[in-house]
Amino acid sequence: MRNMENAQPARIGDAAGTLPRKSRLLVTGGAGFIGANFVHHWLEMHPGDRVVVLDALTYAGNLANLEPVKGHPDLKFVQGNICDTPKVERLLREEGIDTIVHFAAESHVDRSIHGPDAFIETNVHGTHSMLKAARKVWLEEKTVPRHRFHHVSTDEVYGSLGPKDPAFHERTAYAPNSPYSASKAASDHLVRAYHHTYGLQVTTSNCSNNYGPFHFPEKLIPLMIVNLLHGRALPIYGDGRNVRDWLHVSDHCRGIDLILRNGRPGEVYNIGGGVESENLELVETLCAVADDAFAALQDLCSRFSGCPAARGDKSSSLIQFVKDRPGHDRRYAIDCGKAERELGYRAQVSLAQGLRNTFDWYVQNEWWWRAVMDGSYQRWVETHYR
Ligand code: NAD
Ligand code: TDX
Repeated sequence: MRNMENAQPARIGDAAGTLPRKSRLLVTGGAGFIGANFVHHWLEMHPGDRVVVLDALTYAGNLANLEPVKGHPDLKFVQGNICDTPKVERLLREEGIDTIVHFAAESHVDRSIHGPDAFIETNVHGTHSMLKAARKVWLEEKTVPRHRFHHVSTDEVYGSLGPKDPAFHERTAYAPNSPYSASKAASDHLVRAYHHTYGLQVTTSNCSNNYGPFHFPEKLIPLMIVNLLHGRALPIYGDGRNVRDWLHVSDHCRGIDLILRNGRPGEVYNIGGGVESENLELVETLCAVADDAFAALQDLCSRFSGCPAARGDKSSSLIQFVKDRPGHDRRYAIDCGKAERELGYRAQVSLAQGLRNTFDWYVQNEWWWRAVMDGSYQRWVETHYR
């Protein structure tokens, strides 16, 4: 499932790849969806590099996401909050970190509408805390000869597109519409300012909607898969015509890897999947994937007998239109021309293949999603979809 580079990777920040040293990464939010996929990717692609994960283990963070690399000699997990600046400073010093890959955030738009405070705290103050620690340890104490702070952001900072508008590019003006995207926009500006003012060696990526393994089932694709397997309603906001650009998480991880190795400090790179889909069309495709899988595998019919496909009916009969998300952005689309030209980035997983693989992953990893759907998850679903 993962797409790997064939070329021998250069060391971070050294395009020529001539430095003998290994990199030492601090990955914040490494127990979340994308962060964990990135940790799997990095340990596989860069043997000998050290990876320290800093994660507060909020409802979205889960050590089970790191199960595939559990016990890896180059991996260390530290539970902690990115807002705890002294702790981050200690980690940078003690672990000799030269690279921060900053994923940690509150990431769910709907939750930001119900309660924005946590988003300001983690996404704005938390990112500033990381920047302050990096500045102190890397720029003032000069603990390492070269460093990189990579900030993971989102296409949502650019706002919403009309049906015929060109895709977002790196110079599209910011126009965030939700408390989530506003908090991410604020963090992007802080990262930029720390480069221009203090000379911190930063890069930022703004990517589109990710999907794939270990995706928390509050987001559209995993929620639909889990509901479908249970034979529960598939809630589509509004008219279902909102458009998202879908990026398989393995392509995103490859994109960040390319930026870390060959991206220019101070630059922003957009990373997308190059496939736009209306939500309704996407969910109908997922339903067709499920129908085919149930028709081919008798075992699925007994394990998930609540799914209409287990009785030979269409899973799409579960689709239900519900109240729209307030301020719901109509369309996102990403122009990744800059990453393609400068870094050789290109998404490799087609949406059709990615959805099939993701459906299969959820079927094969029932233990994982059952474990994360605890009491707090049930309360969220009851409050939000009441
Ligand atoms: P996620 O919600 O699955 O994971 C976030 C992780 O951060 C969790 O492990 C959580 O425990 C941790 N965390 C939260 N607050 C923390 C704190 N104060 N201190 C330390 N750790 C904390 O998120 P994700 O979907 O993996 O997204 C990762 C990053 O990518 C985020 O910055 C998000 O804005 C960005 N992004 C996500 C998508 C997407 O489609 N999921 C798209 C574009 C950008
Ligand atoms: O039940 C639902 N029904 C529905 O129609 C849910 C949860 C979502 N939707 C719609 C809203 C969006 O148009 O599906 C689309 C995708 O929704 P989410 O999965 O919540 O993603 P989105 O709001 O687009 O944001 C995601 O991509 C950008 C991530 O959660 C963000 O962290 C990232 O920055």
